[in-house]
Amino acid sequence: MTLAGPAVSSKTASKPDRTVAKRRLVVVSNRVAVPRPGRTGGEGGLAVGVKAALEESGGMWFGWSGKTIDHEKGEPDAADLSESGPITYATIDLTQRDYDEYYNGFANRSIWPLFHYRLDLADFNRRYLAGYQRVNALFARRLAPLLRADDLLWIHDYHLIPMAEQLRHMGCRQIMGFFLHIPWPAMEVLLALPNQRALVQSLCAYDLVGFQTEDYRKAFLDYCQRELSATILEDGTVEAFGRRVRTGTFPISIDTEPLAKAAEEASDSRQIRRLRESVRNRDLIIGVDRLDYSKGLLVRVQAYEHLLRAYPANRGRVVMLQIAPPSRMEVPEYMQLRHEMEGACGHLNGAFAEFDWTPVRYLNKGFSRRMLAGFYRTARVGLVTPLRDGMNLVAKEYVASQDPEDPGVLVLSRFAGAARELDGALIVNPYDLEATAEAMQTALSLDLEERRERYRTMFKHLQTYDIDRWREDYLSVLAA
Ligand code: ADQ
Repeated sequence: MTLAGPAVSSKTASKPDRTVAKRRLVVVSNRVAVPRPGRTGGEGGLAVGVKAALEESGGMWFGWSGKTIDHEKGEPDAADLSESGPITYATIDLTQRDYDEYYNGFANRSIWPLFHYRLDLADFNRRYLAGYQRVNALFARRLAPLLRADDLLWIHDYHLIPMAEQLRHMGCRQIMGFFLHIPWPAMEVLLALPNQRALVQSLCAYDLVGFQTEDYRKAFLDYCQRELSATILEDGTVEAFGRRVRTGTFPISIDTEPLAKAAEEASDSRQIRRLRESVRNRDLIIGVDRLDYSKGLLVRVQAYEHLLRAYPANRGRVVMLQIAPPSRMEVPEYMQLRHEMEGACGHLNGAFAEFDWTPVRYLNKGFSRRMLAGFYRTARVGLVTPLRDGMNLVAKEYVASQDPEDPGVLVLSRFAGAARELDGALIVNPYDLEATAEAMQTALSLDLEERRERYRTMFKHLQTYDIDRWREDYLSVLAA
């Protein structure tokens, strides 16, 4: 068993300079995790990594406040600024129309489905595209006055691809890096996006574009070479539209050690004891995902049904806990998925439940990171079956939370970026329901020695390539 080498591709353009220059860091993301009294611990990978970087060097985090305002009031004014320690939070509100067209529209009904290979769900229309461009221009106009000449800008994700181009039009010459959290699709898929050329052109306004995996980076280079006839240098630098943009692979990760500690502590908590008592001597299989069609939730329930049919000894002996907090509920496809999941879980329980056993527990709510870590540690099998996923942090969190003496087994889709690193997992093709059921059966029956061996290699990898390493690698290449 070997793990997939260093997390940063040797093909990244320049050698990382680990002494990131003492420039101020300015992070831009769609949402900003402004600290609020009483709100703790609900942050995902991006927020944890970004915050640590800003705390280290001081800096600014700019983005949408999460609030919408009346369209009649016109364009939102200057950003709201607040300080917390060395971090300045700068947020702007959006009008309802901007929110509908930019966020629910182009970002989540055009780019998201297409980049996750769901052309059947993608909706391309010019109103959405105009909203996307308008909000990116607004972000740029509100950020530009706050910038200093030697700031280092780190812009995140598919919502904000055109932002650097907008800033450049305004004369901003700072170093600007972009990181894409979702997959970059194969050229044949990308070609279906009506404005794909303009989108790629706007990516060329950055100095560095980072991807989660080498496959996504190669897909990007492939498009540049074949569609734009761009020159691709040996180190992955693209020369196109009169600019040079470096590319690199930076797989995002988790705060491995703190999470492992949280999981250990949580296992003695009242709630986790309650979970263990409710599961009794059965094996727990866990799934934790935003309620999103990319996460393969329906095929997961179907594969579980196959497990119960093909290996009937599991009936009454295993329990599946699927946690799926709703997201993007204003987008019709997500509402539809919610109905389908309720139907699928209801059908499964109706077909298999006994008076003293319910095969699937399906919950539509969020939990603290600590609770989740305790849940992961209790589960014998972690089931992560996305049909397409940039990375998937749940897979990494599941591994980090295990008891080293008695670890569970990760069953992981080959279409998650995480599968490139976590090859101690049982890797499955989630479209193949029977093979996924077989992998679940294998996971349930692996002996202790093999479970430990698989866990050890993955945990060691996650200790080295954690969230700190991710941002250090990215920022040192950006600043080089
Ligand atoms: P997501 O699609 O949101 O992220 P993922 O990487 O799994 O997917 O991250 C989800 C985060 O939310 C995890 O940290 C998880 O613990 C947390 N979470 C999920 N369910 C929860 C619940 N019920 N309660 C509390 N927390 C919950 C996007 C991309 C991914 C990429 C990340 C980071 O789609 O591919 O890994 O960004 O780059």
